Amino acid sequence: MKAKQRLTVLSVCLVLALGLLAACAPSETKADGSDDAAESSSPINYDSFGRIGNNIGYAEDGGTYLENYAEYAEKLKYADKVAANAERNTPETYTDQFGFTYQPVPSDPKGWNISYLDADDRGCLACHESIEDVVMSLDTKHNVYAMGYPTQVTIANCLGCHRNAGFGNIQLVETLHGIHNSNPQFTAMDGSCDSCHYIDSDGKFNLWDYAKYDLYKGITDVKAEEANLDVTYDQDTISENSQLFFESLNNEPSEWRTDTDPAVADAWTLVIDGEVENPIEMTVTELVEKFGTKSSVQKQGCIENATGNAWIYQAELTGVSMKDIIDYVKPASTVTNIKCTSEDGYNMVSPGFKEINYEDCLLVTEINGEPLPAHQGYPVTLAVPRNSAASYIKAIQSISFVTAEADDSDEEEGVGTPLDPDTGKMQGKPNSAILNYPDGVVLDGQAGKEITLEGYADAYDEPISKIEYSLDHGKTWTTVETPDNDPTRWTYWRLKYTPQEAGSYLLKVRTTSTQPNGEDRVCSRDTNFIFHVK
Ligand SMILES: Nc1nc2c(c(=O)[nH]1)N[C@H]1C(S)=C(S)[C@@H](COP(=O)(O)O)O[C@H]1N2
Ligand SMILES: [Mo]
Repeated sequence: MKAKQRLTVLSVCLVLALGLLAACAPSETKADGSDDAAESSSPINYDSFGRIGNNIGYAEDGGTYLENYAEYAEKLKYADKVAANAERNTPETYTDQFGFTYQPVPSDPKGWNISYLDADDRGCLACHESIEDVVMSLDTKHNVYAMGYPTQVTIANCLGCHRNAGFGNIQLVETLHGIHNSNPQFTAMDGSCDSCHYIDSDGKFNLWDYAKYDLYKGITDVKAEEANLDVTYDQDTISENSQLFFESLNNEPSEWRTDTDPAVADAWTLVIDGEVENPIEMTVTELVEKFGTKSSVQKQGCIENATGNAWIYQAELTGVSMKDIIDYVKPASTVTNIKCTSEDGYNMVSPGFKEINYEDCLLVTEINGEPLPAHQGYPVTLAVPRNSAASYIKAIQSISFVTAEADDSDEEEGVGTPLDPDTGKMQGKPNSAILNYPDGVVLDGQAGKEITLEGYADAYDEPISKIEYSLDHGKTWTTVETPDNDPTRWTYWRLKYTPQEAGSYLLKVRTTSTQPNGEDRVCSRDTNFIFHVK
């Protein structure tokens, strides 16, 4: 079970092309006991019928188990066995793309998590380097994304689009079963139902990656009153340009703009027309000259950003004010929608014209005082605050003011995220994630020293009202109220904690926002985050 090789594009190619299946073949135990797994599990004896047995035994020694009673003292040394097992079953550590060392599974004194839960062989990242790598390695086209923060993308984000019959009518449950079952790679890596699922005592198949945090042993629980968490927050913290996430839906990577040459902005024509008095057709450079620019700090979060994930950033955006443009072009009073086009054909602005607050909508040309990075839509991106990032149109080419048929579908007001099939609640609204470390981060030499975990809380168009933190599996909580919260910005928190001793800790974060009717909206799931103090 231990023989394992995480899938990367390279290893897939090697294995397929060179037939190196042995490299990730499971260890095979033969009846004669020759066993390449001998060093990774306790020695196996066989009875005279070839079954596993005779460890204390009657078969060769003769006599019943009871008659061997006196020999147990010599043969059964639990302390030695348990220590050896824990040593054999040390959890794996990995290094991520940002250089952080992380260990998904806590060590525990009995080696329980590995011996019995087989935890290092379960969940997406037991076999895959990252979810980003998975989607880029698929045999069919999938949108590409890349993260700027070291927060890991999890299957929760996949379910953001592919819940039930989700995006493109593709159900994750069908595609994932189809692609894994009978897949030679999956078989060679000893894949089974348990690789992805935790089957609970009711027989329900839960996702391992959701259930695991509450199954692991070896986590040090600390009560809220003893944890002395020092949490501060602000709404001003901005991401570095290297921390902006990237998501592209439509075009081929070979078509992506990679340079930010000013000549592109000089030549980029933006058409603003439709039912308006004064249509505009100008280059980005001319627009900036005519209307000038304004700056504002705004957050932007993808609608699919699910529990504990980080498809979000906050930055200082600079660009031409849409308010100024609207005052100039003068849309007809009948206008209900704006229709956009962009270089790659992406055109989705979810709310209608009337629902958008144009005061802080910008045709963005700079982020954090630098030209828009190429992957953020250079030379110009429409920013529509209070909406999800799906309403931000990168490399925008035209905006047309139109009158659409009255839409009598009674859509829920505000930003609606996909529903979590298990909880029935909107996923990722509200949400929190740790942004400065990957889940399972190994913090060396930090016992007795203060550590800082940083992250965000956000609920798209709704203000955050409180964030709660637990270090004892959710039994007791430290609550931080966030009054007068501005929903156009994220809520960036910093949690300082001094772990008294080395060990593995589980932080749970529960986030609450305020709905338009004044009621609390509590996150669909708590965010789980493991850190190891060594
Ligand atoms: N032109 C264009 N704009 C786009 C997209 C796209 O694929 N093409 N993706 C949208 C989605 S779904 C998201 S989440 C954000 C991603 O923003 P970023 O890559 O600028 O961080 O851009 C939005 N705007
Ligand atoms: Mo998105």
